[in-house]
Amino acid sequence: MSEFQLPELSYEYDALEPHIDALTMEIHHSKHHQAYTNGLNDVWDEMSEDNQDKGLLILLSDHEQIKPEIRNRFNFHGGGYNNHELFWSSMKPDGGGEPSGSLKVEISKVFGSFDDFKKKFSADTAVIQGSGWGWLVYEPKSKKIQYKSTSNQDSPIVDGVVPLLGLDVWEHAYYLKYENKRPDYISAWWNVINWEEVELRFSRAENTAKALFSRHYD
Ligand code: MN3
Repeated sequence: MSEFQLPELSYEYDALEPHIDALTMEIHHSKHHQAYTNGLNDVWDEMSEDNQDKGLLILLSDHEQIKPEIRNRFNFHGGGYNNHELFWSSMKPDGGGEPSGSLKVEISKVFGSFDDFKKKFSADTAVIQGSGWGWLVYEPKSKKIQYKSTSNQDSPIVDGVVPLLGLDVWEHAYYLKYENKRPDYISAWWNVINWEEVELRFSRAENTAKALFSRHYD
């Protein structure tokens, strides 16, 4: 029995149409995310038992714990596994709109307004070179949210921040429908965001940060 399983989606592959097409969702989930899952299981088998007991997120938060010869593979597949898990659950059919409550207040405080946030997130994510992700994260030292981009499958957790909302801009995430038009894919994605889920992550962010990074502050 493998340690990690491909997480099931809480909606059908065609549920995010027309914004994200069914074939892209099917290939992205059943082939790409499956490949990160398999890669993570393979590298997990090479981990010490002590490391396995710490769990995926703690290991992502501090690569020094992992023996150097498997660090890169762990970073790629472990990051890919967790990033995609976050990605699927931060979307839903009939999503979109704006966040509410304290997250809305925080976004306005940091970015000016929700529209300003959306503009910055879209513009900065559109120009990520090559494959990567755009993120809204919680930064525990300043206790503030911020925008962040990451390359390849790097998890924001590696850099000591808590991911709240992430957008995959690897070509496999959009090329079938949007071809080279990454900005069109980004505009469409705002219509499927599950803000309730993002608000939940924000409400737990300080506790998540304590669980993942507390040893850095002791
Ligand atoms: Mn992907």
